[in-house]
Amino acid sequence: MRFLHTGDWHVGKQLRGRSRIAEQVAVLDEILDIAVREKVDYVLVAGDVFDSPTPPADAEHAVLSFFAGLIRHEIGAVVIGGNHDHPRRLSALRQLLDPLRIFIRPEPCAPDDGALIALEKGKEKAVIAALPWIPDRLLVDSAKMMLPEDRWYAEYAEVAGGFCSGFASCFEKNSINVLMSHMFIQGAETTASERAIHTSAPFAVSGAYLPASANYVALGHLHRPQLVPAPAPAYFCGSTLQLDFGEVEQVKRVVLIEARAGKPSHVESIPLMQGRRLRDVRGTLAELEGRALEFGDDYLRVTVETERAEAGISTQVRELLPNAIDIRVEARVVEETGVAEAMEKLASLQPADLFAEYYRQSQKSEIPQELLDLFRKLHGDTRHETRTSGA
Ligand SMILES: [Mn+2]
Repeated sequence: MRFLHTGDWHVGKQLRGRSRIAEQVAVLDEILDIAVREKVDYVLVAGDVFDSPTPPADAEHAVLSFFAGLIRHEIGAVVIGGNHDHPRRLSALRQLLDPLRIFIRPEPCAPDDGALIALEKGKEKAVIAALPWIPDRLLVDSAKMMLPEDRWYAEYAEVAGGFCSGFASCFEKNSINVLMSHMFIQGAETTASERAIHTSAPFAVSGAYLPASANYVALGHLHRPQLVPAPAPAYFCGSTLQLDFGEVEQVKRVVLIEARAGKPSHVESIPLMQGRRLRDVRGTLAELEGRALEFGDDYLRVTVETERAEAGISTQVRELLPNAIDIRVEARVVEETGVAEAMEKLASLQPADLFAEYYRQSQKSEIPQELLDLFRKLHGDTRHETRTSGA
């Protein structure tokens, strides 16, 4: 049987307030094309389908369109919930999509309650063990919360690991056996775009718990594609787009698995080409201007080198490079004495003078007397209130 492993779609996620839905739709289309081209039997979606528990309507539209595409091409899927997904939102789809061979498992459940999914293709059989993200509230009851925190987290990693190894007893000899999970595996490399608390050391499950009898372990949660140390081939497929600047230079991918019962799997990575790149650039304003075309439509984290820190330089960069998302100014000359003098001068100015100066700089004209009088009046009133309140 042929499987395509993907996950961490985070559909609906924005980049500093900019929508990325067009890219998310494009990359889902690309994944569907690959699944069709590679004659995949099942797509494995390893959690974090949506970025938020309440995704926007266009995010839901994108995800359901992808599933509709699979159904049209008679490709099945197994989808597990991630720590970003709302279990009840996904479970609303479960009974609707199960008969269409899109098996959704939003929350951990018992083997006889849906965690084991039996698939068939001619004479071939496969067992997919689905272990979605385990919310800590499911493992840590209130009595245990009285224990020191590190002890109940240690318990989390141990119990979650026990779930993984427990599935080995459900695997069958004449079957292809696959474990899917959304969890943090010890020793795996994180990036900045995962939810920090859920990739902290206490959540790290040892790869040794992953069953050696699995033909493949399809992992989700970490956004960097990677193989993890385990007794069976276990991969994080990674996110489908560069979600944040911690993922610059990462080539995103899906994993194609050709599995046979009792035989080692053939595993191959297929790079994803859709989505805009994130890029770090650096230079003087003039240099950046000269290179603007080269950056294409990449999202940029810009370090602008300048002689002295000047007001308005970020605005100039933004005008020059509309895709600049993060701007850092690096001044070559740090005028410490100048700073001290300026601070002294500032301290000697009255609030009304500061306001007039601010107006002059931002509006490029002198402040109307009327406005200045109003400022003095309001400021005076505030000072009066502050005094009477005894501060
Ligand atoms: Mn994720």
